[in-house]
Amino acid sequence: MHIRIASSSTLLLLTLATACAHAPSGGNPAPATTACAAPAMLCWDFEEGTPPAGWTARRDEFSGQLLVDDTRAHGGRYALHARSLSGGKEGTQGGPKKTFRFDLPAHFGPVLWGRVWVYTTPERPMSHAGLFSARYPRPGHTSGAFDALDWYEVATWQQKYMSIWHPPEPPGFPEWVQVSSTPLVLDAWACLEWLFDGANGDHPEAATPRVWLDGVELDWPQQFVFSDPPTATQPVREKATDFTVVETGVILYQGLTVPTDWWLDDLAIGRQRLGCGSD
Ligand SMILES: [Ca+2]
Repeated sequence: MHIRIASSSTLLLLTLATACAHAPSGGNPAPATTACAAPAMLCWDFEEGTPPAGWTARRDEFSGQLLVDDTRAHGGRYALHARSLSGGKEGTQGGPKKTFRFDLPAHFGPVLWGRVWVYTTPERPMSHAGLFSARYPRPGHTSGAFDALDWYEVATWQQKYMSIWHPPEPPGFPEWVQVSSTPLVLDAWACLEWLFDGANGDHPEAATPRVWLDGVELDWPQQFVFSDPPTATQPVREKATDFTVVETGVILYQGLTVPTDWWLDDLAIGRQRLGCGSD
């Protein structure tokens, strides 16, 4: 499988692939799905020790920092660290948000698989904490400003994993919310994988997001439409032609009173499932 990409993006893609090549394998035989082993993948192990090439700061609200440092890593020495985020009140809109965005190569396609290792401490937040999202132009458009794009999200909420399909933000709703029964992993590394299938075959709408934790697919006993003011009408999940931008870091949509740290490492995205590697 190959992605048609502009020549200016090819160098970046190759550079990023090379940067991942020295990620430790843990000494075990590497499966065929090891990050960046396949073509048309982008992966980030943060071993440059600074925010990766092409990443730009997107959000910076309330207290804390988002940086690449060597305080904890899943592989190698460095990881992306959301340090001591806090601010706002639980149950009230507004909270610490620290993210980077990365513009995808042209013609990425409508299907985006992803994988990231996450470490969270010292407590599970109750508030909505977004970790990764990917956006695409609405039907009939080939590009668009960040705030005009439909998007998928992987997050936690009420201490459990969650995934969402959103219309453009703001306001980002009415949104289709799926909440798992699985508590977010605390004080240990966990591998999150996701599938954002904006094509969804012949179906009239984009697929709902799918998420795996350490290789096991999550189910969603809670599914509902969120909107403010509330509505019972489900959003139409508009289909994608090409994902164009991704965002990562940590976004608290409500307050966070306990200063909390997250580390993200060995982030990878592609058009095929990437797996969690041998680590
Ligand atoms: Ca690393």
